[in-house]
Amino acid sequence: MKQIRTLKDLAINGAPPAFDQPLHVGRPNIGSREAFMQYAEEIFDRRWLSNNGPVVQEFERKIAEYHGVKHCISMCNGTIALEIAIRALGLEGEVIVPSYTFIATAHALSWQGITPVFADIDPQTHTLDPDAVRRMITPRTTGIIGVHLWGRAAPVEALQQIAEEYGLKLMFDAAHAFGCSHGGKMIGSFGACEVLSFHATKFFNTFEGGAVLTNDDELAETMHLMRNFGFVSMDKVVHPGTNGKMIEVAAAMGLVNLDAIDSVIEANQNNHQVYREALSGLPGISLLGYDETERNNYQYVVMEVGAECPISRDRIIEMLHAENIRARKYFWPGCHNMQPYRELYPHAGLMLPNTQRVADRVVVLPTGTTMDSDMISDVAAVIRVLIEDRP
Ligand code: T4K
Repeated sequence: MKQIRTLKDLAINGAPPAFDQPLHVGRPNIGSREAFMQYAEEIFDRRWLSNNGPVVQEFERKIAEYHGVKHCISMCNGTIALEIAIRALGLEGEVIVPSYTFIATAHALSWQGITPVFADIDPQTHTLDPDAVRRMITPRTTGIIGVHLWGRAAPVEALQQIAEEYGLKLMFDAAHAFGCSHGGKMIGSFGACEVLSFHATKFFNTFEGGAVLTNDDELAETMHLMRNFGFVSMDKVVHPGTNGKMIEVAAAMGLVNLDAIDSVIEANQNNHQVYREALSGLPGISLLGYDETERNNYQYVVMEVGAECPISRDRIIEMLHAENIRARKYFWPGCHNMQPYRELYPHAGLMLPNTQRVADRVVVLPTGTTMDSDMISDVAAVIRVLIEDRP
């Protein structure tokens, strides 16, 4: 690792990059390989690879238990889980969502002919602003999808109140919130249901995968049918459906990673703290915090670049990339600025000033079990030199 003390040490000035190999946001955390191989052997021996096999059943039991909910309906990925939950809830017409989220939240609606209506966020929390949600309600609105962005809970109670007042369905995209709590209660049991993602880049992964968590027996039953073509028995289909099933080997990865989860959270929490200390005192630079009275997974290190910072967010990203630090601008430029929404609602930005402002400020930094304190100190050293020496 090169020493980074002044501007001449930076890759943009001809020095070699700080890291030989790229540092990624979303580098997968992987539990015991031996335990995984053991599961794989057993799966091969059984020749039962998919369709609600024993490993999937064990995985669902353990995930439901971990989150303190009655039902975990595992799926092949978080996006299909969202789509199935949306259909099972009977959403139609217009559904209110934040624009400041991963595009899957909006696409899961429009893919089913439902109009996502984008409401603004609170710039402090990055989650839906309940007053903005109220402003977007029309006679066609049937529901709200809150997103627990970065694993920080959406304003659950305020959204619940709005939903009750207007007779709307409420569900949550909890793709970032595995293992997080709100008001001391695990996320997973708020609203009608909550959707998890276990994508490779999530702090807890099943290669690809997702799940819906719910305490509603009827909803769970409908989703079980929907994820398996509506089959109720061998030759009997009673419901429209799709193929949303999780496979055995994915569930095995999940069980192995569940055993390692405490150590992953500990690593993330430590990384977060090292970043916080190493980046403190830089003008215009702040790290989004976590509520320490809750359970957090600390999976995202979200740095904000404010107006007082002498260099722009995009220039910082450019220079980090030159050092092989693959920081990301999640979730720039906001769903409303991506197709097809950009063309459908060219003036949506007028109602989304906080979304635009936050999306222009955020830099997500690499973390997870593949990062250690020294690497983080080096990432921070690059940022410090960039800002303090002002190229
Ligand atoms: N709702 C929300 C709020 C979400 O954030 C997501 C997914 C969903 C719903 C949908 O859930 P899924 O259907 O995906 O289960 C990534 C993920 O693909 C996506 O799952 C995730 N959110 C989103 C926040 O991040 P990209 O476009 O950034 O992926 P990509 O390929 O650029 O990977 C990110 C970084 O991770 C790269 O620097 C490379 C590194 N990486 C990636 C993979 C796949 C690895 O090091 N190893 C790997 O295996 O979307």
